[in-house]
Amino acid sequence: AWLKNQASGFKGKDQFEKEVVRHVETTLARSMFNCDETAAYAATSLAFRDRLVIEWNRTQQRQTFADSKRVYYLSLEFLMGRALDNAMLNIGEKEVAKSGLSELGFRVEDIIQQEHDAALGNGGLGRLAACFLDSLASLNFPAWGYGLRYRYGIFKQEIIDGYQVEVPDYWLDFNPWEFPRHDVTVDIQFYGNVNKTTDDSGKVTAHWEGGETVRAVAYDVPIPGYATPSTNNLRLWSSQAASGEFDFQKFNSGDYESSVGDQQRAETISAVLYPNDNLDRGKELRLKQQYFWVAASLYDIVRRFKKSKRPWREFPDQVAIQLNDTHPTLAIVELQRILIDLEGLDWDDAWNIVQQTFSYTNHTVLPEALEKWSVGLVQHLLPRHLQIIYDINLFFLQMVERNFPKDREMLSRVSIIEESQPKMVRMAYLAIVGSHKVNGVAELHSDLIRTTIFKDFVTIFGPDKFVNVTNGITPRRWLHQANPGLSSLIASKAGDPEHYLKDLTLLNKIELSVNDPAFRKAWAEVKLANKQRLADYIKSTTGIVVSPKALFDVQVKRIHEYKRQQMNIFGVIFRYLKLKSMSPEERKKVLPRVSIFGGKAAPGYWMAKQIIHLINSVGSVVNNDPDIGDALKVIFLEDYNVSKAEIIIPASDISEHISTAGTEASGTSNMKFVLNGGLIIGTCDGANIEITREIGEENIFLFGNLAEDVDDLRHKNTYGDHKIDPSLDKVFNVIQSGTFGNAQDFQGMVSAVREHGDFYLVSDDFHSYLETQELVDKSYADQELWITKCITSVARMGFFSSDRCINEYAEEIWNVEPLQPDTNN
Ligand code: 26Q
Repeated sequence: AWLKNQASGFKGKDQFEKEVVRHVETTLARSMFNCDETAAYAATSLAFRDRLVIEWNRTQQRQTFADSKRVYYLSLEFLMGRALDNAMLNIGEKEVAKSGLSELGFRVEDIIQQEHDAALGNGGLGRLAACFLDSLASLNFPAWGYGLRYRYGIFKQEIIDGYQVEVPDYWLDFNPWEFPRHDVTVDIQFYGNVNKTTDDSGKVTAHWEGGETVRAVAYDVPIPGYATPSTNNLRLWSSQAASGEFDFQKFNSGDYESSVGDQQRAETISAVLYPNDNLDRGKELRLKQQYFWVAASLYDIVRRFKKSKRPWREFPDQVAIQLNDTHPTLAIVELQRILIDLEGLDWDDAWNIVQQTFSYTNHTVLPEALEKWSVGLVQHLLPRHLQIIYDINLFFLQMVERNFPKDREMLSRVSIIEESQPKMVRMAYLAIVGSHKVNGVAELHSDLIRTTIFKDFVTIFGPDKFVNVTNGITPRRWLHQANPGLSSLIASKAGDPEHYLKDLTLLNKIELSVNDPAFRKAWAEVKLANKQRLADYIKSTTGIVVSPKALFDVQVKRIHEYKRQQMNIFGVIFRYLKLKSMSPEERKKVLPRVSIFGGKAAPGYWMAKQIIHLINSVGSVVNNDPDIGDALKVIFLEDYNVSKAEIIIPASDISEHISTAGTEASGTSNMKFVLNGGLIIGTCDGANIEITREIGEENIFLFGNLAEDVDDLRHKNTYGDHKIDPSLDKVFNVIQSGTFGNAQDFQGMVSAVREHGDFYLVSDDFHSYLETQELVDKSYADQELWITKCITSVARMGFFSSDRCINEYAEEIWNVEPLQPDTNN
């Protein structure tokens, strides 16, 4: 309601209702008598969209007029989730919508649930981009996101007979949140060849000619800030055939099929999101996607800069471009190409501009996730870019040679071109060389990149180029929206949501009430209600009844060996065996537990799929074992995504963040769980370490080996005598006896540990994992102490707001300032 006096707010519920009715009757051409929930969702969204558009236009005008520096966040993934609830809350009109809809005969919750998630991302990296957009707008930074408008987002996961089945996610049927800009197009060139000409002064210019052209069309999505009129823009590019390309010759001569084929080939570029998470697969179409998106975005950025008629050297004063991982690294090469080939700048002047403009965020140290493209493929698709990459590398290596003349080995180690068979372009090295700052996403991770994979570059460029910016999450979606009960309880101590959600350190005020019995009771009631909500959801989707009084133990994230869902399910099997060995009397005394899993496996990731199968197989045995009853339930929730996370996370008692030390760059769900009043069991990895520092080590269940010991343990597992933990051995024997179905189906998971060196150290950490789980049970039994831990933890989580994180980027990397909106208009 803070927008009430803004032109963009609704003037009360009556006006809102009028607008909804108008959209039903005119935009949707339906009568109110035949308005179902789908239509009510559509009309409500359109009514809110109309509100957003007003401030969106104003914000863009304000930014154009101020002509101050803008941030461009380039990401191949934006995992936005639903927009309607977020729009209602951010512009402060949810109450109006609630009462308006109720007069029309609908419940606002039901209407919100009609929306299909915008799932243009895999996991952490894509969701981080979405949280950053929310913070950029909420903090009034002039910022744009640039991405691809995939026709199919991340696949929908179904579990059939315990196996993952992938179903396409066609999400664009009705999307009120995007605005096609058919007048904003860029023609993008591929293939062809390079010719050089020399002018009278002897200056050589390269011309990239021929090849094929594909048209990029802009689709804009408004990004409303929370409790501010600022509304930023997310521009997503869609590919279509360029007019000259659609073969009218073929069409006229009756060869419709192949003329349509050309069109389809163009549309293929933005057709589908690659479903790999933390794995690089060198497919040509992926490289085409990258260049298509990067070239269109840069053309757009340069076009905007040119309108200001400033000299080129001022480009970095106007433009900061953040590369979300190496996926947009070609932007570095493309800007250099624009400056030297099209704008006629000297190499050195151009390169200075490029380096000052770009900065790069690394999200992984896993070697299989570090992007490389074969020189042959780049040469074929982007011949001019390959030449420029070679020149960048040449000048870079010459500089290294000058500064480190005695270190010959260094040159081949740091070369952007890996001299392998075939030769490869190392995208991370290109990104480092072309940027002024490189950041990791949590302290341990930033230390690791400085001392391992990018060590030589620290020597070459000095330590100041490498910084840490610990990830954050938006408390608007991940507290206020997902957990309204907890948000209002917090507000009773920390002040208005409009206040504390913009300065999350104010959470510390609730610590003063940690011993207040009424507050503690209300706290427990909120958690129980959230658990009941999840129990209802579990019942409705799986048919399984779980008790909300049980300890809810949750691990939801992409399935990956390094995240060690296999260790979790082995632990569950151990618990099951222990329960089976007890007498019925003993069993009655144990604290009931519900183990909840969720997450997608990349379709080609065989081991990840095996893990999903084992979880489901264990579930069907345990859940149907009459000896066990409520003492243990194992649930796999299908199709984990952002909107499901909003139900699952607030209901957790304990969540698992148990990656092999040194492998999870940060993790962001760890932050979401603690912020929602759940505790975590985790390894000393990623942001778990900083969470521990903030909330206190008495409030977290840490276990396992440390990152610094991983190399030695791996060496020992492979070359020394590899003794399997006895409890784990017992678990393996039961799996192999066929208790959970055909033992053969799970052989890969067992032999990875027993025979193939246990790369992820499951056996090495298993004992301390089980011990720590026992400690969790004991601690939960003391509910009073448990609630104290939860309240204290939430109180100390302010640091993990993505607002803090964005302010660090703005200050240390982008050098941009907020642009305050004029709130009196
Ligand atoms: C690369 C090449 C070809 C195809 C796909 C990819 C690809 C796609 C997605 C590679 C990596 C990703 C995603 C990585 C990711 O989500 N990383 C996570 O980033 C989070 C935000 O920083 C961290 O919190 C997580 O620790 C990290 O795993």
